[in-house]
Amino acid sequence: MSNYKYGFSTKAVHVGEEPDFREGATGDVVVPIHLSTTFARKKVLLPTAGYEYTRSSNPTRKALESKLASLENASYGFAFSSGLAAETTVLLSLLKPGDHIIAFDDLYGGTKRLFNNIFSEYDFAVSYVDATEPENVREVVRENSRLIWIETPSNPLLKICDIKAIADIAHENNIVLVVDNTFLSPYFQKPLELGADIVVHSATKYIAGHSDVLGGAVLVSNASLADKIAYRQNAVGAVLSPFDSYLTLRGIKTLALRLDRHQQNAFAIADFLISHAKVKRVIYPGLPSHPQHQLAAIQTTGYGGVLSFEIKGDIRDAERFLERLNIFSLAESLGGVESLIELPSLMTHASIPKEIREKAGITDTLIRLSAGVEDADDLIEDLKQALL
Ligand code: P1T
Repeated sequence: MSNYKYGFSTKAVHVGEEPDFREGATGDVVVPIHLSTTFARKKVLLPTAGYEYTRSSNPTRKALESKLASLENASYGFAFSSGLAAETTVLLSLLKPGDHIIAFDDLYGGTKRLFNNIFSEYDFAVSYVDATEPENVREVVRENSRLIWIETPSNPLLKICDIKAIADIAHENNIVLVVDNTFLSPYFQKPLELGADIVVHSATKYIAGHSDVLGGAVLVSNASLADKIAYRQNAVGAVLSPFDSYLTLRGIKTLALRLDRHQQNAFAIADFLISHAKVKRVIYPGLPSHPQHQLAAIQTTGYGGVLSFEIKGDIRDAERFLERLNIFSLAESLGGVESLIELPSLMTHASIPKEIREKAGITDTLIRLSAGVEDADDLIEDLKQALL
């Protein structure tokens, strides 16, 4: 099935899962879960049917990788056992000791931990900048800069970076631009089309969509980058299992349906919170009050299902509010069908030192909410009773 001929949801349902009508095949409309870790050959010198060992390649994972690539309009897709495994494999594919990374200062806490506490031990320098202003990125470019790493929208402050402008700066300086597209998924944003070289995902979130798979993905269109990543995917071995590949394939089929609903609920919740007396501020890229709303409107086809807000009072007030909720689960993660809510300062971003966190705006009363696909009225009633 051609990548470009069909619309997003047609590809989400069919790519990688075209029925096999060859002699002896069963014509499954859903790709089987190929649990075999090894694949036999008839004779030593005869080629295999394309598979040798599941770490290198597996038919169920391959179906997922081709579906993911088709949705990002990428030429190559790779699936990993977590978002951080995908990130680690990208870093190991592109960096040599002594290299310099330029990173957005608002990133998932675990990504910062990977840069600061793991890769820094191997002599990689990282400069964090406010990449909402592309010129800040240009200012820290060094001779040894190899990678620019951004999230947009970012986690948890939902800041937007201009992918095209940053890609231009990257390419003028022979630097690779990586965009973490977890918060919007390819349904709402396609960074490769805007000039990014590599897209990474925590597939744990919207892509798999049901809070039952930990997964990661890397998408590229450049063949030499793809070769490097393919080599390390196999050599490092942090691959997605066949069963998790199947669950992710299953989840992706409803990606567009889910995201439309996540976004609809996020808008309804943002509208409710914005006029509530106990709410100090609401951060959602879909609101005209968001500082980069205009950029988001041009760069993306939607604003996603995550919003952050600050409540009045102190951390005790935040705790009381969170513990009074009935439908929202107080939990890390986002992008599942169930609504989740969390306190970044104590949960997802607790690994960032307090002074840096607070300076960035991740205060003790900043709350991050992932709108699920439940009924908006029920979600709003739940928030209303907990804010009383
Ligand atoms: O959890 P994992 O699948 O390894 O993905 C890491 C990751 C990468 N990028 C972004 C933007 C992320 O949000 C995450 C994981 N984030 C959470 C678990 C969270 O609650 O924010």
